[in-house]
Amino acid sequence: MSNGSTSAGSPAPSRNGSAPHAAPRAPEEGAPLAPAPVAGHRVAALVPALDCARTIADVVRGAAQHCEHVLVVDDGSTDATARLAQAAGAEVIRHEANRGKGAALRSGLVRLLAEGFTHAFSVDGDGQHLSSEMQGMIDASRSAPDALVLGARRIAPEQEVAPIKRFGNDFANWWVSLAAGRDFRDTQTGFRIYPIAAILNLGVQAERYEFESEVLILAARRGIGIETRGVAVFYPPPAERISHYDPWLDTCRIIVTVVSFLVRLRT
Ligand SMILES: Nc1nc2c(ncn2[C@@H]2O[C@H](COP(=O)(O)OP(=O)(O)OP(=O)(O)O)[C@@H](O)[C@H]2O)c(=O)[nH]1
Ligand SMILES: [Mg+2]
Repeated sequence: MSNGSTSAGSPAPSRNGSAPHAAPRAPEEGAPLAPAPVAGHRVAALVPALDCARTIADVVRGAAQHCEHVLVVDDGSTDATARLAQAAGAEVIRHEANRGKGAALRSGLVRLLAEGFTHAFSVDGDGQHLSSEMQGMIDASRSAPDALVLGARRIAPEQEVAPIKRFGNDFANWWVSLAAGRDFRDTQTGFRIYPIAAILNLGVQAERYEFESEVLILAARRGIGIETRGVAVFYPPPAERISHYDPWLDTCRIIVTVVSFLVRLRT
């Protein structure tokens, strides 16, 4: 992780007077040392977070074991997500009002590029992605630095995922693969390593969960390499799970993104 000095520059205060960006703090004593950067391949973790107070500190500390810096984009959370992320050693950008996971990822990519990072490792803030799976992804990215690396979730049969969610994932996989012109196992995974400059150049418009589908379609169509690695994920018991994904509305948004892309392709 970066040292305690702010790498975010001197942010202008927001309209309500509060600082929009919180500088990173030094990691807590006893925290593992951050890995040394590799020349030309600087990976920062990018964590979109909406009301993740219960999990965010562990996510930040886990990511910091593998990435030299952790950036959390707190997207209008009403809980202590931002404070806890900062206390765990992350740099925090805050959107005062919720703008969506895609908007948060875009803000984070722009910020990390400005800070000199070449790659952003997106990790969900709700603890579903395992830090033990990060190193394999980073190694894959080092071997193919121009590629987008996808962590395809291996969901074990005993991990309870609502049938509607499974259906939504399968449905989205089919549509996104069609639009991308090649098959993908898991188009909805949020566990990805983005080559930042190339991804920002795609001009992705989506603001919510469709962001990840649009990135994949445009990246495939523009010839950006895409590597996939199977990864284990953690699914807490349904009662403890916090999801912001609306299986109907968000799946519809993905379909609209895909269909409008296909229509543009034909005209
Ligand atoms: N910044 C930001 N993050 C979001 C927003 N919506 C969701 N997230 C984060 O994106 C990650 C994934 O969101 P989830 O709601 O868990 O979606 P999911 O993992 O695809 O769905 P589940 O399998 O049901 O958990 C989590 O870390 C959320 O905190 C948002 O509007 N803004
Ligand atoms: Mg989740």
